[in-house]
Amino acid sequence: MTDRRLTVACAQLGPIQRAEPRGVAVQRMVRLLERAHRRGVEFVVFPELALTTFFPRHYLERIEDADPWFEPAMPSNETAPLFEAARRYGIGFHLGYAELAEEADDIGVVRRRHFNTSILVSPAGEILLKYRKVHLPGHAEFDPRRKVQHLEKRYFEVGNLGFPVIRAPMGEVSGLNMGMMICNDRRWPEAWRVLGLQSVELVALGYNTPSINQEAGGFEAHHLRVFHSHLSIQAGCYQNACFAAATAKAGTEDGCELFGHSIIVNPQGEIIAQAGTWDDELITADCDFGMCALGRRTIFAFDKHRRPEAYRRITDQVGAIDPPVWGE
Ligand code: CDT
Repeated sequence: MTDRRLTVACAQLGPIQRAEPRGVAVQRMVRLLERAHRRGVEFVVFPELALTTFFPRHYLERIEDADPWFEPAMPSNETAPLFEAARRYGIGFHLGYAELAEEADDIGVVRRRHFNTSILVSPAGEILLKYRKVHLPGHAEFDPRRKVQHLEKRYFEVGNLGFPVIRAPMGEVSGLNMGMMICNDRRWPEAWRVLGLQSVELVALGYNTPSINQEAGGFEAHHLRVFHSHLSIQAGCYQNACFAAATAKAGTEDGCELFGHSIIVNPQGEIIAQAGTWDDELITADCDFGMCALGRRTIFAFDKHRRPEAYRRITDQVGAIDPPVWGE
């Protein structure tokens, strides 16, 4: 059996303030890549929207005024140092950013389109795979009841690339099955299973999660925010026999708290590395992808045990319906 081990890192970022230029964030990320190199890391996961503040908290009446937060090209002059550092150190990476694309929509009209996007980049600096966030949380219009807005539905379109997986060399591993999720996606088991059905072995996942859930009306206590994040990722890894590297942007950004607690999780659902700060921090783990085989051969041998004919509601129905009432 060939060795399928890879040293993986989450490069958690501390806050990026609204006034901070991209170049500052990129330099911080280059420093994390240098540290990763010194620790023998072969693949680094940066967070969701890693180049700017988490701007969906800010309401702008004219949506086009948000364009300076978006990247019309990747790489660009400003992001090129990341790709150069990756090449210099022979490290692959994952990056989340706001994407401005000029492309045809569903009815064939070419227009400017905005997505919450992530990419996987090879150690040679080539883009291996792109993903656009599917589960956009929050709202599209200013909500006067909220102290802090969450306007992802205003600034982004729903991702149109599905949940793709690519097999590519990474570090010493000659072929690794890699996929991505972005933040809120991790709470949806359907997303994990679509990746699992493509034999994903490593899920790269970036997030910006506020410490307080303003929609919960007290239901989701402060301490449960991290628990629910970890619960979702650990369950997703266990049920799909894969690893995940889940990386936060953390700390107090524009006066709003984002929790950190970045983690690397193995196919047993165990946390094998965890961040302890709300700052720029590198956590690492040696991932043996041979571990993915056990779950896939036994409890989660999808080809033997799945019953898609019983799951039709998952794709036929969106919202929940009431069940029949007994006796009526
Ligand atoms: N960025 C992101 O998707 N954050 C959400 C917060 C939801 S609260 C409206 C998350 O699921 O972590």
